[in-house]
Amino acid sequence: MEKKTKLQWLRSNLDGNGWLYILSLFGVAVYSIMQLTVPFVSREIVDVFLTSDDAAANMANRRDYFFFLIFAMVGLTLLRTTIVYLSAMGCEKVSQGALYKIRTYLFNKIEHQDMNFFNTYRTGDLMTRLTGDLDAIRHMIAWVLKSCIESIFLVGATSIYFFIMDWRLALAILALAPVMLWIIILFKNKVKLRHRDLREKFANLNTDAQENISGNRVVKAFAREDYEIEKFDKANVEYSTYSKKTAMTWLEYFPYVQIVAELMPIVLLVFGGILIINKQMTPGEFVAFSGLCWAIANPMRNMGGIVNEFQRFNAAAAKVMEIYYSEPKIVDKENAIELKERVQGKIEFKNVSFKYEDGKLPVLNDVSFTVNPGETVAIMGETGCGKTSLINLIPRFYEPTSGEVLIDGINVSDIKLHDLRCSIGLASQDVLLYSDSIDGNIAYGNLRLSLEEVMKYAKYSQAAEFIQKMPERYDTIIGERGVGLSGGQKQRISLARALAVAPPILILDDTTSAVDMETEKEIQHALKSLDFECTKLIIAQRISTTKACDKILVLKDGRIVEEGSHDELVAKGGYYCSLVKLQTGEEVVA
Ligand code: DUT
Ligand code: MG
Repeated sequence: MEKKTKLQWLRSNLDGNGWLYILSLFGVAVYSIMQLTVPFVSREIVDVFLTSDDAAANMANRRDYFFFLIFAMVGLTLLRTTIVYLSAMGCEKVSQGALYKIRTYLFNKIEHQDMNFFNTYRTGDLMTRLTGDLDAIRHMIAWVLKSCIESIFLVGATSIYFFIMDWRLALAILALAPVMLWIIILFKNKVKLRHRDLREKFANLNTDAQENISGNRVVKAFAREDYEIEKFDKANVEYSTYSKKTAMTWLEYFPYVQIVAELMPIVLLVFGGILIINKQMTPGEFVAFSGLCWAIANPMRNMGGIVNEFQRFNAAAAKVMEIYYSEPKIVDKENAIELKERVQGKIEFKNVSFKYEDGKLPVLNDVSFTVNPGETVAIMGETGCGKTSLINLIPRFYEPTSGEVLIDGINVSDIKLHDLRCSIGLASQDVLLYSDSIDGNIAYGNLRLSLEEVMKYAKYSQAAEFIQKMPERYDTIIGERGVGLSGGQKQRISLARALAVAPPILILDDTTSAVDMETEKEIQHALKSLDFECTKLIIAQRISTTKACDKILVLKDGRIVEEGSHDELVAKGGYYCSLVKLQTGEEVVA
């Protein structure tokens, strides 16, 4: 996608409301100019009906004109108020529409990112982009640009009006503008960096809070509440300090702006006075000048706030656009193969090597093996030897650095990601269940599942029994908002969820590690009598699980060091054999 500047990007996200926004900003320009009408009319009233030599005669003879001016003043004020209201509504509507559009797009973008993205970005930081940063963008549309137009048109129209009335006095007053502009530019450059830092501190604060809340169990287990409070306080103090620093930046420049603004009435008084004495200016014009001095001074004072918000937008938009334009590396190829029929379930690894993007050493080295359709293969090995990394290559969570992973003879990178992942039932090592009903959790991959079917899968995974004992059975809400579950219970629900898609390939990553031996045996038994064909890849540590498998692969430092059936590997007398002895108690550890 072509990368745009921040404002171009903002414009492209106005979501069909571009014309409404232009109209609203036009309204802003109109009501800014209209602010001059009241002083203009009052000048006319002063000149014609109060200070002119024949003021009394005018009042008697031109009464209609007098009332016209009064009604014009009221009418214009009402009209102006209506335009102010409609423009504000328009800007707000456009900003909310854009906010919705960008938020939806960003969420979609995040959802489709690959694993590397989630390894790179912290959750708290992503949350900041979806909330605080987006609000700064909304504020830009609803307020900053609007205020900018307001100031520009007010100053512009007033300047023209001043020049029309008296160019000498106008020039004297406007001579102060470049000085003001220079101060604002100095401020802009300084506050830019401050906003960038402030935004980082805010993301840190969010990350700290998010990690702490989701990891509260660990905090409690180690009684580290005070430590965590202190840690959070540090981030909080830092954010607060930077907030103050950013807010104070304007105060550093404000006195100078104020001095320049205060000089205006003095210039007006001195120059205006001289012009009146010399009869080169009418008192009415002087009233109009002094009545409108604010129309130059106020926008200049407000410029600080506008520039400040502009820079907040800049910092936020840079962060949002980074995600907006980020592309996942693992995507469908151009002519990706659709899996129209259920795959047979043959899995092949051909000389596969793999290294994490941020890792230095390879995790898998030249791994080759084949699992035939319907077979059950176990993967064993010490912790950290690369088992999870290996199975993560099958659904293409990561891409091998070299070599090929094939399903039914097709390279997984040639298959449509959606079809590939729908063919795989995965119960991952870190069980994550949603704050939803048990029914909803089990049917997550297949929402059309009837309750009877959900119950069938719960039976396979030996979860049915404990679910029946729950207060609302399959409707019981679990997770953060509901009842807690034991580690083994969570694993069994996760297994039921993997089975519930009736996948041709089932991958279980240490799924029964927290389940007692007896239940595990029953799960093994159930897995053999599933009512659908499937190839099973099971990562396990217990011999009781691996014993009945067709084949066992033993991994060590990312390489397959042993491969064969239980009996073959026992006969071989290697790592697997020593494990059997250790677990069956044949070899007593001293
Ligand atoms: N690793 C990374 N980045 C990751 C995940 C793992 O660098 O995102 C490293 C850690 C380890 C190696 O890869 O040194 C293999 O990790 P894996 O999770 O594949 O190991 P395992 O065999 O599944 O270990 P365990 O039995 O503890 O689950
Ligand atoms: Mg693992």
